[in-house]
Amino acid sequence: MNDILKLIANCVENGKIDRNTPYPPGMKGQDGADELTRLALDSGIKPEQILDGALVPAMAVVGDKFSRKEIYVPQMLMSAKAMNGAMKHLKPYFSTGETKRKGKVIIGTVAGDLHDIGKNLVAMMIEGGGWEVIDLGVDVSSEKFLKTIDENPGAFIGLSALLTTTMENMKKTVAAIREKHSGLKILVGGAPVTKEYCERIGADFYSPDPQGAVNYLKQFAE
Ligand code: B1M
Repeated sequence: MNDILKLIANCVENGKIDRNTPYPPGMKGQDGADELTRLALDSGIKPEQILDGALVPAMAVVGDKFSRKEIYVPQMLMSAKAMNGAMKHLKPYFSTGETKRKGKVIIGTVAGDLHDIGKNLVAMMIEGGGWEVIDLGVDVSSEKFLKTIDENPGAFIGLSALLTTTMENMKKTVAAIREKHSGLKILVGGAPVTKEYCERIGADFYSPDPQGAVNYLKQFAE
């Protein structure tokens, strides 16, 4: 791995957001994910390389450490903040779609679930693919999805879930949408979600990554 990518990954793993944040004490005064990502982009490293070569693998390391009880929720949160510090520099590259929008996509993390890093990435990439994205955020109830669908008839729906417990809420949301709007296309994703689960709950498409969602939507572009 390129040196600067290693440094960025190290910041995300250790929750070093930017130069001014005193956490972690051992990295006080050093550049964080924020400054290093800017530097990497300015030195010509592609946004996709930063995402796939540093940020995503670093979050996987964080998840593994959490599973092994080597770190706890506060550290995981600092890592998420460091990732966001980097993501703010990548967003403009991923979300510069064509001016004319291809249609609308309503996206959100399902009820009970506060994870938004993956969902934000998917939203950015879909926006970059030329779609208008209505991002409802995290912990989104079925009612909120239904209300937004009423306000945006014909929109595509994207649901994200990161917890095995909230996959059940994904199922409930798909059922609630199907009951009122049988023809809408529903995309699902998130680490514990699979193609089989997508089929079982009656959603239309499962993608393990943002690009898969963008590619699926292409066939419906107006
Ligand atoms: Co949480 N967390 N977390 N967490 N967290 C996981 C998910 C976990 C796997 C960690 C672990 O145990 N190894 C575990 C879930 C276990 C399970 O259910 N099987 C877990 C747990 C247990 C919890 C808490 C319950 C911990 C606690 O409180 N005891 C708690 C739950 C809070 C809640 O939601 N109610 C919790 C809290 C948190 C933080 C708030 C601290 C923080 C989230 C901050 C934030 O998102 N703003 C956090 C984090 C950071 C993680 C890990 C470390 C990283 C998640 C992440 O951002 N990954 C995670 C471990 C891991 O995933 N390795 C973990 C990077 C991101 C780019 O990937 O989100 O998978 P991902 O998205 C991908 C794809 O899945 C896909 O595209 C994205 C880009 O490639 N994708 C879609 C996602 N949505 C899609 C939608 C699509 C298509 C593709 O179409 C619509």
